[in-house]
Amino acid sequence: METKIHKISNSGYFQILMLLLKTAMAKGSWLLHLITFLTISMLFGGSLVQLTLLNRIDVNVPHMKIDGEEAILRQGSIKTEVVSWSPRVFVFHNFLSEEECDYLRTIAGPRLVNSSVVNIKTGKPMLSPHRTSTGMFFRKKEWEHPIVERIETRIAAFSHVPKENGEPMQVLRYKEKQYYREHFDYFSNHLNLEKRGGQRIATMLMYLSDNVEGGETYFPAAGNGKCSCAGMTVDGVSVKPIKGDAVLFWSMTLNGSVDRTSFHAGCEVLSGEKWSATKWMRQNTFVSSNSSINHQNRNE
Ligand SMILES: O=C(O)CCC(=O)C(=O)O
Repeated sequence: METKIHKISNSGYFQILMLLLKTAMAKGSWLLHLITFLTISMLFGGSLVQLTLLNRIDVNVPHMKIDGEEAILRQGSIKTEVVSWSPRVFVFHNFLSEEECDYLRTIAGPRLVNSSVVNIKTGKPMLSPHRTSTGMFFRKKEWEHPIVERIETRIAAFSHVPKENGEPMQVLRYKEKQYYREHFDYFSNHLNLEKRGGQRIATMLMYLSDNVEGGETYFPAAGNGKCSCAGMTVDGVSVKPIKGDAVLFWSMTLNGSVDRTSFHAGCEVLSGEKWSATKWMRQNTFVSSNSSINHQNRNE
């Protein structure tokens, strides 16, 4: 509506200008100055009116009223980087604040136990030389802690997967020489697939510590170039663990089938300690239970 009014007034201006131009040609130079002035005011004045109108329209749009949400979502702080489209891998720089990283580490520290993997035959957790980190899972009542709660809200917003589909958050620590060999996060065993929310579709991995040498998250099937994994140059793409950054990757393709290019690993830590928090997301609402199914990952 406003644009239409603006167009009509511009064409009116144009007709007057043409008339003045004809007269200026006939009469003298002072009229040329007047025409220049009118032309400039038409161009700039018109744009300013338009910007003012647009601004007024925006202010009244309900989605602009985000108040407290922008702090929870760290709007203005997080920078998204597309790392790969096959598999789909994204890095969110500055996803967690220093305080959030330190909080997760403090809670997890005293509760770390050896990490396990999924036994493909039994669906039960087991220790494996493929995964040498220690880790812990947050208990259900801890999900309500304000810091955990706002991280969960942010993960849901950035992954586009509802909170309810997430398994409990897990914190991992890799000391020097520890690693997690190549694996898929999706289940290939029916025992886990049919229960408790279906297939794992995506993973959000958040780095909680700095000054780590090695310890990259490595995607051998991504890209066409070379990257670094535990000090070696290898094919694929790797993400360096930087405190506060997060990597989101998808275990399913856009057509809904499992993505075999989502194969990935946690490279060996060469020096320092790598701490990370993992969120696995399911197809449907995750059904928690007392069973140890929570505490597993790799399909052995
Ligand atoms: O620690 C890493 O970089 C990889 C972790 C991982 O592969 C996983 O949690 O599924």
